This record gives sequence, C-alpha cells and structure tokens, in this order.
Amino acid sequence: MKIIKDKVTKLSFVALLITVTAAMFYAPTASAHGEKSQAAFMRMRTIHWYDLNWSKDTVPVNDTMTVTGKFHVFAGWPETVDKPEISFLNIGIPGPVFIRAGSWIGGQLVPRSVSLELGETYEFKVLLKARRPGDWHVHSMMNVKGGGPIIGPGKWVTITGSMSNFTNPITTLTGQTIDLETWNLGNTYFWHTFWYVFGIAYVAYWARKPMFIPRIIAVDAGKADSLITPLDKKVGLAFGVAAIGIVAATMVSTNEQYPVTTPLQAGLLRGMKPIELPAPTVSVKVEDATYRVPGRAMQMTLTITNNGDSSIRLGEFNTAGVRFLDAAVHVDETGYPDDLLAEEGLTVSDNSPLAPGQTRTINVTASDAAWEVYRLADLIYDPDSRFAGLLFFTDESGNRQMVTVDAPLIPSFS
Ligand SMILES: [Cu+2]
Repeated sequence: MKIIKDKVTKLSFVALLITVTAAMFYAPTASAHGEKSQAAFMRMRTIHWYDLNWSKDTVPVNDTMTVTGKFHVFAGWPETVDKPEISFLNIGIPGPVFIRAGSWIGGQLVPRSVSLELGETYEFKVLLKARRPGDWHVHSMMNVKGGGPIIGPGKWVTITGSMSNFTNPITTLTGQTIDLETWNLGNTYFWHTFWYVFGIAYVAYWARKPMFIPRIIAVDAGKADSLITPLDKKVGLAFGVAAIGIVAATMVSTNEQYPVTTPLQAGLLRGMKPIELPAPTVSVKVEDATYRVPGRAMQMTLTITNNGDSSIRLGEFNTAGVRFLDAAVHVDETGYPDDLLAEEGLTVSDNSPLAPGQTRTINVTASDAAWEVYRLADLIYDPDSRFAGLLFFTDESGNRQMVTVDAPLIPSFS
C-alpha cells in the first residue's frame, strides 16, 4: 500500500512538473490590448497624437505599410508620470504580427530611445512589414521610462496571405545574408530540448527516491545523511561537471564559428528635431469646463481672441485621439477610425468667423459615446480631474492652427 502511495506521489510530481513547463511555452493570443483601461489622464495629458495616417487597410504578408503623423508632447505633463526624457517610439500591436522595419522622428532614424521636450510637436513615421495574417488593431505608441507605454489611436488593419511565406532577410556587417525569421532556428530548438531533457533527467534521478514525507520523517529522525548515498554524490557531481563542460565547450566552438559579434545597440538619442510651428495667433482662455454624465458631453466656455490677420473658426477638438469635429468647418477624409471620430460631435454656440482683433466667448460642447466607450469620462473620479486636448482653428484660406487647452473638469450628474 505504501509503495503504491509513493508511486502516486512521484507520478503526480512529474505530471505537475511537465504541466508547469508546458504552461511556460503556451501563450494564447489576445485580441485587444487594453487601450481603454489606460488611465484617461495618461491618454489626455501626455502625448497628443494627431494627423495620423495608416497607409493601408489590407496588407499581404511581406508587404509594408506606414503609420505616420504628428505628436505633441503636452506641456502640462502630469507630475505623477516621469518626463519623456527616455522615450521609445513604438507601435501597439498584439505581438509580432508586423515587424518594425524602421521608425523616424523628424526625419531622423530612431532605432533607440530618444529624449523629448515638453511643449514641442514632432513628426513621426513607422515602417511596418506584415508577418502574421489576421485582423489587427495597430496603434501608435510611445514607451516612456517611468511612465509606461502611452498608447495612441488604433485602426484595424488586415494582413492577408500565409505566414510561412514571411521572410526577413538582412545582410550582416560581415557580408553574410541571412533570413532573421528562420536563422539558426534549429539550433534554438536543439538547445531548448537538450537542456530540458538534461534538467528532467536530473530531477528524475532524485524523484526515483523516497520524496517529501519519507524524507522529512528521515530528517526529523536525525537520519538525513542516510538519504544521500555515495552514488548520489557521484551522479550529482557528474551532472554539475557535464553542465559546466558543455557550456564551456560550446562557447569555445561558437566563438570560433562567429569571431565577430557586436552587442545589441542601446543608448539615448538627444536633440530630436521638433516641427517649427509658427506662434499661434489665436489665444484661448478656458473659463470653465464641465462633463455632463447623463449626456456624455463635455461643455467648455472659452474666450477666444483672434490676434491674426485672417478670420478663424473652431473646427476640431481632439483629446486622447478622439476627434470631435464641427462638420460645417472641417470634414475628415483621411479614413480616421470611425469609433474615434465624432464627425458632428462638436457644437459651438457661435461659430461664425471671428474677425482679426475680435474676442468672443463661446460655449463648446463635445459629445459622443466615445467619452464612455473609451472610458475618458473616468477622469472625473481622479483626485486631480483635469482634462487636456488640442483645439484646431481654421482660417479663411484653410490654414490650421493648433492650440492646447488644459483645465479642471467639473462633473455634472444632472
Ligand atoms: Cu487596440
């Protein structure tokens, strides 16, 4: 009876080990990446993405597409988030469904982290090569050290074809052309299997012996020494010597085969070139701002002064990538994602052209289900309920001007 119990214990132990190991290799695909669960203030008061363009809706495997646009690094960056002194321009996708073939800020290649200045606006471009077929949500993204990934707007892109056709050829500095997708993959599989079997063999050797309860009984009885035989010591030593010997020998042979290696390059690029925007000629003062919970609408009272020489109208309010437009002033034809575009979401009490030198106080309402769907309204439950966003004014000749707003937001529940 005792023997059977012992065997059952051992079997369960081995089964558990195999299960845990198998679980490490299993990674289910996630269909969304939680962009809506990122704190609203993070999306509204850090990086403002705008003028975004996804060059394609459908891409065959191996073809490329670009995500381009601009981002404004908000001057009123929250105190609780580290400044974007070490930032990395990235793309938010569910795993390596695309590979990032290149990324640029202000025309400069940025394979490394960069330092960004608060209050500046930058142009960016990310070149992607399609790898895994499917429908994927492709976001712009900025990884900020101490701030986490700051996700921008996402658009669905379909990759067609078969992943088995995907290739990723590169030429190394020594002139060899290799396909990174499959290069030395056999080696990777071999060594994973080898060390897995090696480890299991070591565990199996010890698992043959009485385990857990019999061992603790022996230890408690002062017979711990009797648990390890001279053969056990030899086997343990042999495993240790073999592990070190194999690593040393294969390291020597690898170094012989690949005499020239360089480490992965890291470091920080400074002096990113921002866009030189002319000083805005429109000044905006936020008198008050409230969020009406039942109406899913934000109301702002703004005092606008036109210091320019052409009359202006308010065309758009953009916050966290959600765009509220006054259709009479601005119509979007760039194929911006529907769920982030409120084509008639902006209502202005008096949006007649504001002549140069004039000042006017207007009521602006930005209403759309996106406030709730994108959980931006959660802002009102923050200890520091501030909102921020970009206002776009259009003058007579169609020139656009961007003005940032940043003010407390008071909720209204009726
Ligand atoms: Cu997404």
